[in-house]
Amino acid sequence: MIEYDSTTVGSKRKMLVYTPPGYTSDQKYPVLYLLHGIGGDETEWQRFATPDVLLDNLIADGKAVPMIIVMPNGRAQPDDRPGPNPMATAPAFARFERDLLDDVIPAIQARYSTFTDRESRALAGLSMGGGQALNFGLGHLDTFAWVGGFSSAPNTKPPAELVPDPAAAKEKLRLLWLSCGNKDGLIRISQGVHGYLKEQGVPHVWHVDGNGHDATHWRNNLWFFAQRLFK
Ligand code: FER
Repeated sequence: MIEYDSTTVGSKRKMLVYTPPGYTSDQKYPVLYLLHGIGGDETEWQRFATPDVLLDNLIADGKAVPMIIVMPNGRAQPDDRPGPNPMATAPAFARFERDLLDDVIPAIQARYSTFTDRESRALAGLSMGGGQALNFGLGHLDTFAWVGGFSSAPNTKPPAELVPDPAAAKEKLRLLWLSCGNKDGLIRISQGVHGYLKEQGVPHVWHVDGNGHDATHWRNNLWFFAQRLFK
């Protein structure tokens, strides 16, 4: 767990960082930024999916590229805890776009040995964080080449706003991953994005499984997604 100065929020904020086995400043690493849901914080991914265990094993098996995973707090406001009414904090999830681009990424690149090109940067998230990943990732194709939305929430922009220039998305994206459980009440959001991308001929992975809005879906999809990154 590290702290960084957020110029966006005007406070010190926390983020959890995974470094792969044997991490050394003699090498450079690609980075996956991984965003939590409406009731979560910088600890949620670790509690739901143990990304450290998943990645240690995938890397040991030669199935994933050694990478850094950054799990920030996606609620860009001075009190960034979910509180008694997490839905009331939704505007802070939109504000996080600036915190991610202006504060989180520079802090990570200053502190860790990372590649800094767009092809070495991925953005993914679950639910509210899935919406953020799609909004910010597809909105900043010069920053992110790998984008994943798992069980994306209604904060996801309407598809035509999300991908206004399908030709640019087609050219720049290395991977666009959309997933949802077929028992998830939010599946219409992902279906809407998938339908539009299909109509526009933008390649993407459309991964529907039998889960609901739950940690099994998120853990499984991180496991699949991580194996496709940076190669
Ligand atoms: C909503 C339903 C669910 C919504 C957000 C969510 C912003 C987020 C769920 C989650 O993050 O688990 O209407 O609106």
